[in-house]
Amino acid sequence: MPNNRVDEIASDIIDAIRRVLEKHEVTFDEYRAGFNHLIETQQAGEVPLLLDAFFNTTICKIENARRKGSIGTLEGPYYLEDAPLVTDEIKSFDDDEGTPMILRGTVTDLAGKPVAHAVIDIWHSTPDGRYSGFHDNIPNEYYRGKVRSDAEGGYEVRSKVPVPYRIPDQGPVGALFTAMGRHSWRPAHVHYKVRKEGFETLTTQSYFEGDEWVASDCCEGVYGALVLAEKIENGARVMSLDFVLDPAT
Ligand code: MBD
Ligand code: FE
Repeated sequence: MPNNRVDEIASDIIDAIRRVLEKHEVTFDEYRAGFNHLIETQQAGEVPLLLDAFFNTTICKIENARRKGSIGTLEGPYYLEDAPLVTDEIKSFDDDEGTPMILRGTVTDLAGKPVAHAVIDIWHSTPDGRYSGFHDNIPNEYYRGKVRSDAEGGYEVRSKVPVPYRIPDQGPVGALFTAMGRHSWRPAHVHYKVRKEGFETLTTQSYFEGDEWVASDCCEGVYGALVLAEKIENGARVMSLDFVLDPAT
């Protein structure tokens, strides 16, 4: 049985691509080159990266227009569901030489009422720009953790400061950025996914004021409200981010 929504969207995507092919009078060789690039992207395991690099931001824009709570942004390709529950600290390598980081804030509803016992699922790169569970066999339970908000809706957890992330330039997605004359850097960022029954799940990130790439994120995921001012407490970079959740629809 045909699905109307799939038909409408898939038909429009096909039409849009056909218009581009005609506009640029794409040759059969060029068509094959694009085709092979997709196959290489698949073989390199970079299909999630390709899609998230170019289209996740558009979905976020659509969702932000619909919701009233905090600004959401890219989930990106490196989320894993099975992060451990943590209390004070997200596991990191003792010898990673990263700067300590404190993540703190509150979870509230649209009226400003605290949301207790929300799960804040946090993940970010190592201090040298890799993601656990994806790169170099870093075990999944490092640099990821689920924190619960307390009775007043507050949360606080320690970790290490991540660094800007470069989409690997040897891979097919990085090669595409290069061929397009673009850089493939994302500013350093911390990912969050905030969940509580009765509310819409909020997926967002925080960024660091002064970061070299914050004004030119290759994945276009930066919103001003998510760029946090420099704040240091006993040598730790403090990232204060409050989450306002929309009610579930
Ligand atoms: C990332 O770490 C990321 O968050 C996104 C959105 C895309 C590529 C790498
Ligand atoms: Fe990321």
